[in-house]
Amino acid sequence: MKLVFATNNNHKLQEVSQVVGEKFDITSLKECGITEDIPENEPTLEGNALAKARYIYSRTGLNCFADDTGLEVEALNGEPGVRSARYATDGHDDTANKRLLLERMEGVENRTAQFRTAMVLIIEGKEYLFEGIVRGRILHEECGEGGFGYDPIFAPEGYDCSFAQMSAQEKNDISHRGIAVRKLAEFLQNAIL
Ligand code: ITT
Repeated sequence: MKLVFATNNNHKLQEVSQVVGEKFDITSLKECGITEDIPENEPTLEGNALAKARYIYSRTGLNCFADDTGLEVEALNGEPGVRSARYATDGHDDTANKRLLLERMEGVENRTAQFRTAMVLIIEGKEYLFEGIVRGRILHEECGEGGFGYDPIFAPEGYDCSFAQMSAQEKNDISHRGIAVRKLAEFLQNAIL
């Protein structure tokens, strides 16, 4: 089955392809000739994932899915959450975002946080929602070179290292996005195949 993944983030595309690339033919927006930014102005992760998937479905008419992900920090009342991409600036400035979060967490003892992914699938116009959560903690400094976004400052529960110190496979095995996309794949296999 062919599925368009409605993302402009190549890291996400790689992660998802690694998990379900053998089961489905994952097509990128680039391959569909779509280069513009997709609007993400909703107040929730679910709303943004739905908006991205609907945008691509109406542009292409192809079965597709989208994810919106946020890092939710307990001591910051769930921030940066849905504003994770634009936490420090209007753009996607990962370096500034990580710096601001570490600043806000200075002297804060409760480091508990979670990554949460809302993933929306549209098949023949029908919409389905899946969620993936990984709990963990915010580190005191950046560790590791791998991954992307906030990965260097997040350590999943039960691990001493950050997501950025793990292999892509190790991250996928336990991550928010890995969990959500495996649920999506299982749903499709049971429902259609
Ligand atoms: P698309 O909307 O095109 O899919 P994006 O990078 O804007 O790409 P999100 O809105 O879901 O994706 O991302 C929100 C922010 O969270 C952004 O700063 C990402 O770098 C970060 N992020 C998302 N998934 C992450 C992950 O698995 N690890 C670390 N940071 C992540």
